[in-house]
Amino acid sequence: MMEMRQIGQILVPKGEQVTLKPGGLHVMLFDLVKPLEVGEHISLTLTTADGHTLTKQIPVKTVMAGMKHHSDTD
Ligand SMILES: [Cu+2]
Repeated sequence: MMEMRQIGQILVPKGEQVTLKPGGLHVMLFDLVKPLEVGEHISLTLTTADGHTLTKQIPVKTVMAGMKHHSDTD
Protein backbone atom coordinates (compact mmCIF):
# COMPACT_ATOMS: atom_id res chain seq x y z
CA MET A 1 0.00 0.00 0.00
CA MET A 2 1.26 3.42 -0.90
CA GLU A 3 1.46 6.01 1.83
CA MET A 4 1.24 9.72 1.31
CA ARG A 5 2.36 12.55 3.51
CA GLN A 6 0.69 15.93 3.33
CA ILE A 7 2.94 18.91 2.68
CA GLY A 8 1.96 22.57 2.65
CA GLN A 9 3.88 23.65 -0.40
CA ILE A 10 5.90 22.34 -3.31
CA LEU A 11 9.34 23.88 -3.69
CA VAL A 12 10.52 24.34 -7.27
CA PRO A 13 14.25 25.13 -7.47
CA LYS A 14 15.02 28.10 -9.68
CA GLY A 15 15.41 27.05 -13.27
CA GLU A 16 14.07 23.60 -12.60
CA GLN A 17 10.68 22.02 -12.97
CA VAL A 18 8.55 19.72 -10.89
CA THR A 19 6.13 17.19 -12.30
CA LEU A 20 2.90 16.38 -10.49
CA LYS A 21 1.71 12.83 -11.07
CA PRO A 22 0.04 9.91 -9.33
CA GLY A 23 2.55 8.14 -7.12
CA GLY A 24 4.71 11.26 -6.95
CA LEU A 25 4.05 14.82 -5.96
CA HIS A 26 0.41 15.58 -6.53
CA VAL A 27 -2.42 17.85 -5.53
CA MET A 28 -5.24 16.36 -3.52
CA LEU A 29 -8.66 17.96 -3.51
CA PHE A 30 -10.62 17.97 -0.28
CA ASP A 31 -14.14 19.06 0.59
CA LEU A 32 -15.39 18.97 -2.98
CA VAL A 33 -18.74 20.65 -3.51
CA LYS A 34 -19.86 17.87 -5.84
CA PRO A 35 -18.57 14.45 -6.84
CA LEU A 36 -16.10 14.30 -9.71
CA GLU A 37 -17.12 12.24 -12.71
CA VAL A 38 -14.61 10.40 -14.84
CA GLY A 39 -14.39 11.99 -18.26
CA GLU A 40 -15.20 15.53 -17.21
CA HIS A 41 -12.65 18.29 -16.89
CA ILE A 42 -12.24 20.55 -13.91
CA SER A 43 -10.48 23.87 -13.66
CA LEU A 44 -7.56 23.83 -11.22
CA THR A 45 -5.67 26.97 -10.26
CA LEU A 46 -2.24 26.77 -8.65
CA THR A 47 -0.84 29.85 -6.92
CA THR A 48 2.89 30.46 -6.60
CA ALA A 49 4.53 32.07 -3.59
CA ASP A 50 5.11 35.26 -5.58
CA GLY A 51 1.44 35.53 -6.42
CA HIS A 52 1.33 34.19 -9.96
CA THR A 53 -1.48 31.83 -10.82
CA LEU A 54 -1.58 28.97 -13.27
CA THR A 55 -4.97 27.62 -14.27
CA LYS A 56 -5.26 24.29 -16.05
CA GLN A 57 -8.15 22.21 -17.28
CA ILE A 58 -7.61 18.83 -15.65
CA PRO A 59 -9.25 15.60 -16.88
CA VAL A 60 -10.90 13.50 -14.20
CA LYS A 61 -9.55 9.93 -14.23
CA THR A 62 -9.83 6.94 -11.96
CA VAL A 63 -7.06 6.59 -9.41
CA MET A 64 -5.46 3.69 -7.64
CA ALA A 65 -7.62 2.37 -4.85
CA GLY A 66 -6.16 1.71 -1.45
CA MET A 67 -4.03 4.80 -1.17
CA LYS A 68 -3.61 5.87 2.38
CA HIS A 69 -3.18 9.49 3.29
CA HIS A 70 -1.17 10.71 6.25
CA SER A 71 -1.21 14.25 7.52
CA ASP A 72 1.45 15.57 9.88
CA THR A 73 -0.99 15.22 12.74
CA ASP A 74 -1.60 11.48 12.30
CU1 LIG B 1 -2.27 12.45 -1.75
